[in-house]
Parts: sequence; structure tokens; C-alpha cells
Amino acid sequence: LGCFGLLYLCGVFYFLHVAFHDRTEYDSEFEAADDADSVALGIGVVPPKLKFSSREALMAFRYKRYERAKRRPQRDGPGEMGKPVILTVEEQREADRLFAKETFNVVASNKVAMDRSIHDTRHPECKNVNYPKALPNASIVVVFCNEAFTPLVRTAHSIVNRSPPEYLHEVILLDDYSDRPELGDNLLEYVENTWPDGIVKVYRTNERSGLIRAKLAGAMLATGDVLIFLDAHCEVNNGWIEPILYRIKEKHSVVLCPMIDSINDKTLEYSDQGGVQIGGFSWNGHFTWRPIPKSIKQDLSPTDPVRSPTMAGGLLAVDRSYFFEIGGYDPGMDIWGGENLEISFRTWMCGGSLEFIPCSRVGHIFRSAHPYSFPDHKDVHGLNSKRLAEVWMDEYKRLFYMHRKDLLDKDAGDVSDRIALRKKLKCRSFKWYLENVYPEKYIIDENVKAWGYIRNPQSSLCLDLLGKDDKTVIPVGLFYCQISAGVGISSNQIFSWSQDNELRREEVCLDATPAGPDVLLLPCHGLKGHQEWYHNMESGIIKHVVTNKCLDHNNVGSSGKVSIQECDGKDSQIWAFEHYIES
Ligand code: UD2
Ligand code: MN
Repeated sequence: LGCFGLLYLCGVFYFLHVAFHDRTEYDSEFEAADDADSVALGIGVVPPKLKFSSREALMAFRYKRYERAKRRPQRDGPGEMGKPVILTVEEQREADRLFAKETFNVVASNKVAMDRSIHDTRHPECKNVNYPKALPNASIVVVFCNEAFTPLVRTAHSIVNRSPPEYLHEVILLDDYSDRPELGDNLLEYVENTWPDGIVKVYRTNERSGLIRAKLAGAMLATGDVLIFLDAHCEVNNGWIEPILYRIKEKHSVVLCPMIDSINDKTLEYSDQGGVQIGGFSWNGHFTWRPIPKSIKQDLSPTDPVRSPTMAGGLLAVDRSYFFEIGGYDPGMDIWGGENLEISFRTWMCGGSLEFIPCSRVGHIFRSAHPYSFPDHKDVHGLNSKRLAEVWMDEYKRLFYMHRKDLLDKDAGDVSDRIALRKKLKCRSFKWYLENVYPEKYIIDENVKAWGYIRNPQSSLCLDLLGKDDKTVIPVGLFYCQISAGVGISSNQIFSWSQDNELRREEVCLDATPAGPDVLLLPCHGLKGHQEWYHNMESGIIKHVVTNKCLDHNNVGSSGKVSIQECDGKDSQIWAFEHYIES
């Protein structure tokens, strides 16, 4: 019995050895991290087909492949040079049929060569930068769940073909428990035959982890100096990796994002998004793109890293030890969403910084839906964001809940470990972050003259969005006033009167023109003009400065519209804010 027991244990040990260590015989430092199995990983596969007698032999093989890819003559096939793919009527019909499942045009993708050419979207000056030869190497981690085959392997092709071999330690494709047959044996076979030197490794989780825990698992498997995360539908562009590695070599405590180019979800066309944008957020917990503030822009050259308050999430690079030092990701976050703002706030508040690297360009297929399921139909983005707010946003979480009152009584799980992490790292406050990293962020109830609802006492109605989303241009309506615009009440009636005399919300301002009489919500431009208003607290009038007209309303029922009219002091022109702030 004892012998059998011993044999059994040996068997288990051998299985684990095979499972978690990729059997690269040429280099002992290629061992997978010891704690990989703590994240419920299943099989780790694809031992290299080829064996090399020395590291030199291996590198020679890789260099030959890299040079061959670089010198490949121009081809003329579909999608080459990043051009849009044109389909026949028949093909288009098939593409439309598959769109719901794939959430992008898979027929077009299948026509494009796996190693297609794309045009160089970098600023010309990027091509003249000389990086030192000695740079750290990188593990590229790509997690995926139910992704289409061709974009996934095209991601790997672009990485292997456009990263100099001495900097590319490995590409980790981590299957987050997909239930698509073609992502099983086919993928293994493809990887084994295409990259017989083992540069691309395939692993699989043994339960659905969600992208956040999957990325953590991938990071634990990785053994390169730097971690680079990419989505499973990317194409990296020329010279993408050097500027990232150089910046990390210069500065250890930095999290970097390449500039994201767009790969069209319908045509596979590769294009830059025009101009460099950086990240922001909205109080409801979403990431937003925004232009570089003028104060930063004036001192920047086109090749300089650009500080950004937040990142989009998918495409980032960080020194591997630093990633774990500052707490990786929050493993309590499920499936999708929220982790991008979490790592952004955390990095800044805990002593690091976040930068966009304009000379590093990576294309990404932006899709308007997800090809994978959301178990139990939970609002994972909301719950993940609640964790973020509870751990990192201090008293400013009131603004998050102002927009997400539905989450106030939802259970987002235990966050005590993350709070302990914040203490351990001695991170700064969210107020510090807002003041120092994102001073442009508008805080609707701070440093303003008045805020809350804007009520007309005669009708007891308040300015209201009437259920519309203020991301597009909308007229301002009127509706029954909510009791209090504080936490727990819909944000549809919350406005403020800013120090610059705007009547505004987070990003949009009340705007009227001499052509009048309509009052619309438009993006705030900060130039006063059509967006300047003066409120007299005694008389209650709100005057549109340019036209010298008064905010008025035309309804006595339960709802209506506001407009600007000649000032005549009648009751429909009297307004009061919920809160006035003394200066
Ligand atoms: C963006 C990010 C994405 C992530 C997300 C918020 C970019 C370009 N992408 O959404 O990386 O930060 O915001 O969480 O910034 N996946 C799994 N398991 C899952 C779900 C997804 O492995 O349960 C994979 C998926 O196959 C893909 C990656 O995670 O490779 C990102 O998912 P996505 O492409 O659907 O996310 P995206 O681009 O909408
Ligand atoms: Mn994506």
C-alpha cells in the first residue's frame, strides 16, 4: 500500500511538473512561477518541438525568423497594409449571420493573412529615436475567452514578428475556460507547428476566472522582466516594444500604455485614432478618453511619454516585480470591468505613475458587444466599480453612489484585503490624486457657487434630463423635484453653478444662443460665451449673459422644457439651487 501511495504521489508530482513548467531544456530561467497553481490553472501545454543545444542556437533560430518576417516582400492580399477587406455579397451575408456570435466580422478576419502587413502609424520622429541595446525582456500575456481563432493567432504573429527576439521572453496565451472546440487542440497544434521553439505558450484555466483573475494567473506564470498585457484581438506595430522597455528601464515604478490604434470591427481596417488622447473617468465609474490638457501639451515632444490619470485597461506594460509589489489586480473583481480604473488610482496613489507611450502603437478591435457570457447576468462592472469606490475613493465615493444609487445596498464582497494593501503601501488619499494627478476633473459639489437641483418654486419643478443620457446634445427639461440630490437619489437633476459661471454637470453645460429660445446641454468649452450664466440669489433669476435673457419655463404640468426669454420677473423665471456654498 505504501509503495502504491508513493507511486501515486510521484505520478501527481510528475503531472504537476508537466502541467506548470514548460519544458524548455535550453534555459533554466524559463521555469514557470511556483505559485501558478494557486490560481486554479489547468493544463499548461506546448513544450517546444525543437530542442536547441545552446541558448545561442535558439537565439539564432529566432533571429532568422524575425529577420525573415521583416524582409518579407510586399503582398497584395486582403487587408494587407491594414487596408479594409472587401467582401462579396455572399461573404457579407455569412459575416452578418456570424456577427451576433463573434461580435465582429469574422469572415473578413479569416481572409486576412495571419501575418499581414500594416502601415506604421508612429509619428515620424519616433523612428529616429535610438534606444540602448541593453533593455529588459518581456512576457506578453494574452488572456482570452471564446475569442475567434484568427484574431487570436494574428495577435501572436504580430508580437513574434515585430519584437526583436532578445526582448521577447515569451508569449503566454491563457485560455480562460473557453467552450469553443477550435480553441482546444487546433490552437495547440497551430502554435506548436508555427512556433516550434516554444516562444508561444498556451495555458488554460480549469474554471471561468474572468479577465481580471485570468490576467493575474497569466502574470504568475510569466517569468520575463516586464509584463505586457494585450487583448486577444490586437496587432502590434513596428517598434512597439522598445520604447516601453526603455521607459521601464529608466523608471521602475511606472505603468505604461501603448497608444491604441483601431482595427475596424467590420472591415479589419487598421488605422490610427488621430491625435494622442489620454484617460479620464466619469463619476459613474467608467473610463473616458480625453485630450491632453494644454498645460502638459506645450512642453511635450511627439516622442515623450504622456502622464495620464487613468488607462483603458487592456494594453499595458509594467515591471513584473513592481506589478506584484503594488498589488497586481483585485482578485475579488469578476469577469470584466473596473480593474482599469482600480490599477490607475492605485498606481498613482501608491507612489507610481501612469504614462502613455506615443511611439508604441498597438491596434485593437473595438467591439460593441462581448463574445462570452456573463454568468448569472450580474452587473459585474457595477459591482467591480463598487469595490473600487469602497477601497480607493474615500469621501468621493459619494459622487459614485450619486450616479449608482442602485449599488448602495448591493454586496460586492469583502474588500478588507485591499484596504489592508492600501495601508501597507501607505498610499495617498483620493483627494491628493484629484488635486495632483487630475486637477481638471470637475467635482460638482466642491469649489462651486451652488449645486444640487435647480427648482422653480412656483411650479415645484426642477431642471431634469428627462431620462436622457447627457453624452449627446439634449434639451433641458423639467420634472418633479427629487427630495434631495444627495447620495441615493438619481443624478438626473444635479447641476452646479461653477466658479466660471457655467450651469453644468460633469462634462456638459447649459448652452443657449441669440437665435434662442432653446436651452441645450453641450460639452463645456470653458470659454464662457454661450455658456455663461449669472444667478441672482436674492431675486432668483438666472440670466444668460450674452443674450441678457432669463431662464424661463413654459409648463405648469408635471414636466416641460426650459428656454430663455425676455426678463420680466414673473414666477416662471425664479429659481433656487438646493445648496449654496459660501465663498
Ligand atoms: C476593455 C479593455 C480590456 C479590459 C476591459 C475592462 C482595452 C483595449 N480593452 O474592454 O482589456 O480592461 O476594458 O475590464 O482597453 N476575457 C477573458 N475572460 C473573460 C472575459 C474576457 O479572458 O471572462 C478576455 C477577452 O477574451 C479579451 C480580454 O479579456 O481578450 C478583454 O476583453 P474584451 O476585449 O471583451 O474587453 P474590451 O476590449 O471590451
Ligand atoms: Mn478588447
